Amino acid sequence: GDGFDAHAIEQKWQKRWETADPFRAGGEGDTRPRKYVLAMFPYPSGDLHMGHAENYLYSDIVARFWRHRGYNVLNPIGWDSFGLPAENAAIKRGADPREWTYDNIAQQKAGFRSYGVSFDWNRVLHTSDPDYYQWNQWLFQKLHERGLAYRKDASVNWDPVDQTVLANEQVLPDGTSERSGAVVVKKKLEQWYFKITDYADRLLDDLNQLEGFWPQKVIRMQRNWIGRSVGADIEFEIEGRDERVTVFSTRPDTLHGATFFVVAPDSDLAAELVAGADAEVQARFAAYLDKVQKQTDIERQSTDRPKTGVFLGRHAINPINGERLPVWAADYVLADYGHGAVMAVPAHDQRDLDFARAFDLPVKVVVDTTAPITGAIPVIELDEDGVPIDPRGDDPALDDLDPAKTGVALTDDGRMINSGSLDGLSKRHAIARITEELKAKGLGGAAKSYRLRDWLISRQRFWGTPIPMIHTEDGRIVPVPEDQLPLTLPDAQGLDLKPKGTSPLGAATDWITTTDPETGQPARRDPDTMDTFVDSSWYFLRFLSPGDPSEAFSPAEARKWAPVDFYIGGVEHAILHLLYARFITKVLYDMGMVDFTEPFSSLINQGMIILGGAKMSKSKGNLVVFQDELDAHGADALRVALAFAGPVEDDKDWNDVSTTGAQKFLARAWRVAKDVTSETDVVWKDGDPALRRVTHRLLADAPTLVEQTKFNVVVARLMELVNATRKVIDTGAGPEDPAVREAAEATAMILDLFAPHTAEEMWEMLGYEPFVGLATWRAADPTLLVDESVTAVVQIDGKLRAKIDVAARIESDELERLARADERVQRALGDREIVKVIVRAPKIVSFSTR
Ligand code: ANZ
Repeated sequence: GDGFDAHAIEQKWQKRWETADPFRAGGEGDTRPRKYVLAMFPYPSGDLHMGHAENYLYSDIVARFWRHRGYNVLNPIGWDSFGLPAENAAIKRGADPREWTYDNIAQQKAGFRSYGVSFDWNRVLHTSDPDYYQWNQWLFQKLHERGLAYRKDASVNWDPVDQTVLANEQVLPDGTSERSGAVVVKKKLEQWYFKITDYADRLLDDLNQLEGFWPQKVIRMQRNWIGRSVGADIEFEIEGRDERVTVFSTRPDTLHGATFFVVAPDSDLAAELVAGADAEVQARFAAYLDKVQKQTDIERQSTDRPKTGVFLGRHAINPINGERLPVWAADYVLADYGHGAVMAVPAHDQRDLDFARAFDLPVKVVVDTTAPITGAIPVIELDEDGVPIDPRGDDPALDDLDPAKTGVALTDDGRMINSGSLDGLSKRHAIARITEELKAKGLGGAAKSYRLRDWLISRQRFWGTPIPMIHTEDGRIVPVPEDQLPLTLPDAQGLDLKPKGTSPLGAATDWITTTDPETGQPARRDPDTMDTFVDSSWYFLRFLSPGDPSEAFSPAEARKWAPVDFYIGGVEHAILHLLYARFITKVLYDMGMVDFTEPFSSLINQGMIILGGAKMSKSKGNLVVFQDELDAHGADALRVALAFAGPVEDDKDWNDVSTTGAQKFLARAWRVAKDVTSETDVVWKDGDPALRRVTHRLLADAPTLVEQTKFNVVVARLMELVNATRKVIDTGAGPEDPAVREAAEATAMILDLFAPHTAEEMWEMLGYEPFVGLATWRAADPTLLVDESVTAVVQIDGKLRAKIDVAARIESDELERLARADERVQRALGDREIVKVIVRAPKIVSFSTR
């Protein structure tokens, strides 16, 4: 009934934006400083949902903000459009994955347009377009040239439902597939890997420069994922074997305490060692291995499972003291960590101790954890035979510490005992000493080990980038020649896409057969496609020169725009996508193509939109549909409601998102602009001073608040400003007051971040040319920022004792301090003791005394 027609306004401005293209990033001649704002690109899984509404709202707020601050802003959009869901949907409905994908993209594009997002629509990319994925193939070949893409026969994570391999990062902590939910099993396969482990140190060390700019949680997760351990490699002889076997240990200081030796049952070494054993051991080992292979790594590492293992009938020799150590195979040792074998020190390692107690193996203490480790190194006394005297003496209380009895390993620092030349040293010194000794004797030396594994990128699925390699008849693997790139996918028609463990491309006879580029002999193309995380590992660079047929991205444009200034997306990408993008960026840096080593200068993880405390989902039937909200209240109302619902990083319950409330606020703001009667040439300073102060305080605070991503606070302050303006129109100086116009203009400029359609309409009603989205925000007048003062009263035991003038925005602590310092208050207090203080800033301080 008030004339505010959100739908008409939204359609009007969407049309104008589409025609005028005002949010296109400035090109060559644009001298403004640049900002690159990016939200993680969407997967075209269907219609836009509330998660999208939130994510792309936040990046749009930031993009619009920097335009208002005079920046040349790049805010692009594209689609991460390869991947399993398209293929699975295609299998389920018998459709073509290509059609399914591009239909969804079209729908999402329309959704973004009707949501008023200020994207640069000239740079749209889809990773499933040949002119995009040809550069994945280029990247693959570059990595291959540099020895960073290689094939390896290894035990891989296998998803038995999707019938494809998974990267380690795609296996959830409970051992199930991130994709299908199936329990992931191990399978031996020859696959393509990217050698991300070569970059482990840089990926770890460079996290330091992101400190303060990325969420602490993401930095921590990346550090843990890379999982660098520092220690030593130690070489052990195994009786009856020519070559020595290396183990990695973080506690080489405990070498004298090793009492047995363990190899991973599923390692090549275990297979080799058991080959010479008697039939009974072989049979027991085979049965054990069978069981182990059905377990996940997570199960294997769990500390509360009973320890299991098989003695292999062989012995290793401790290189430092010649002691014979029985060799066991046990599942708690993993084949692909360190060297797949460990020296077991049960006195000082809990897993080893549990194992020793289960199989009655000796426990030898070599660190006195009761001895102080600060101060001078104690002199080790020798008995008459020259044997060091145990500095712990024979204090009976020490028995309480014996790990063999207590079952608790002694992992604390202390002084070395029973350790020859190491005796008396602290852990740190002992590690340094033994590492040197091992090195000098050619028996090992300092080493690091990482939890990070190489990135397995082959997928046995159709809807992805074909791996640009050829397998020749004589067993060579060579790149598809450059003039045959892009190597495009064949038509899905006629191919059986159902998961069956081998790539559907293998059955596309015409496609898979090719010729050996060197000999002209028949050859086969690689049938696998790339993990789609390859696509998203560099897409932010493709936005800089989209559609360029000559190169993946322009290094010159990258120098101007990149790295991304503001990146936002869900915390579910804390490891995978961000780690891969960081890795590829470093590779491109080494190739001299970019001049920075980190792709995303700042990162924000937005919270989720939930409903009644639970995640929204179709299956739970608690989905709030994006398009329904748009139809009912309009894009601006949804945007304002989401921005107002709470801090960016917090989860927001839909019950706290009020689109109707937001719509009322927008109508109020719009009516203010409509009511303004003064012309654009009014003299501001003649306006109502109180209203002007509210306006200018917001102009002063908004930039900082937006930079701190406190969007909800900015919306609240806009509401306050609109209310203050309404009051002046209705009961104050009236609609012709210059301060009313000033407030309405400031409202339109700042409201543009949240409700761009309404803001444009207001701007036009106020007599300006479009677009408010490009208008530079006005600077606050400092003389209007001086705080208003108010009178605060000070009471003592209920009696008014003083009135003091204070700033209206004074903090409680400061007000209390001023009250206590007041002469009249001090006089009235005398030597009475204050037992209670109540402060209501800025008005009252009330003391109670005894
Ligand atoms: C002897 C020792 C004594 C160890 C001691 C620890 C404490 P992080 O910190 O996770 O890197 N280890 C080495 N390779 C292994 C494998 N493939 N599977 C399971 N465990 C393995 O752990 C490093 C420690 O884990 C290494 O140091 C080794 O045990 C074990 F008092 O060596 B330690």
